[in-house]
Amino acid sequence: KPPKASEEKTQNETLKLCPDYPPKLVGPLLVEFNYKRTMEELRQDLSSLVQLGGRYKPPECITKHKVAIIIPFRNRHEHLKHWLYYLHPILMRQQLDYGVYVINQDGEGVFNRAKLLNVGFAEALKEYDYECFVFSDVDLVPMDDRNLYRCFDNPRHLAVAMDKFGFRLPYNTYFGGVASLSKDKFLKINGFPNTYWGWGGEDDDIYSRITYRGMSVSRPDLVRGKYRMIRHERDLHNEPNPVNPDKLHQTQWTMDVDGINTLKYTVKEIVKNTLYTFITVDIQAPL
Ligand code: BGN
Repeated sequence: KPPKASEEKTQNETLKLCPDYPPKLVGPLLVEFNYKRTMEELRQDLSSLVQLGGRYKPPECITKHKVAIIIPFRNRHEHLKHWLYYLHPILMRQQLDYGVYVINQDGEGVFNRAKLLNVGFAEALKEYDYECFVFSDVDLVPMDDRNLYRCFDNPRHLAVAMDKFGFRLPYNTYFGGVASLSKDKFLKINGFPNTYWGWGGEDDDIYSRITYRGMSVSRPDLVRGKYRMIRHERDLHNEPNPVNPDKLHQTQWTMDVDGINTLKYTVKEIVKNTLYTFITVDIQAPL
């Protein structure tokens, strides 16, 4: 039976701050992608817990972690289902006040991951007072829920031990896959570059921006930082771009004139799905 109004009120008044370290984490997780999931089953399991558009707030306590999860996207609905299936329960156990934003590049032009991430930052802020941003590829699922999807004093690289790299970093300055930055730190580096079209280099540019602004990168250890990547064919219209590696020598000078302060795009459509907000954007991609 529903609680009386008076009881409900006492409950609200006694809601305490969430503990700094989430108490319900379980540690290592079994992650596999063989099963073909349907959105319908996902909704059955999760829709009573998640608010429309993939929003959530822990009902048991008040959290200070307001986190927007930003996922750059095109034609990867199979991956997105796996991501939603695994990540929603993890993010809930981590007691985050979060929203999931899938930024879908409109059209068949060359893909631009970092520009889509900038768009996600801008669009999420229009909706809520997020203080932390987790930028995640759609095909990466953490294998340990102690890998916290929140912000730390320094920009944080989360995907440190991916299966495809033998569960370690491919190189020391690797910043790809999944990373978190507070709103302040993101603005301090003028966001991400908008000019890396096609595959490769944009994550290295972001790493350089961070060091040029005198910050260092924090990371989980190689146990908590394990990830499974969903195997896939190389995408169309996302070839390695031979001009990208050269651009990396210029970051120090270009970062002030290429970033969140020069971001231009057109929102085509915003759809509030049960488990995520789907934002289709025209980012003026070359064909
Ligand atoms: C690097 C890419 C990264 C990518 C990693 C892992 C470049 C720039 C020229 C060195 N960097 O080589 O973007 O995340 O591999 O695949 O291509």
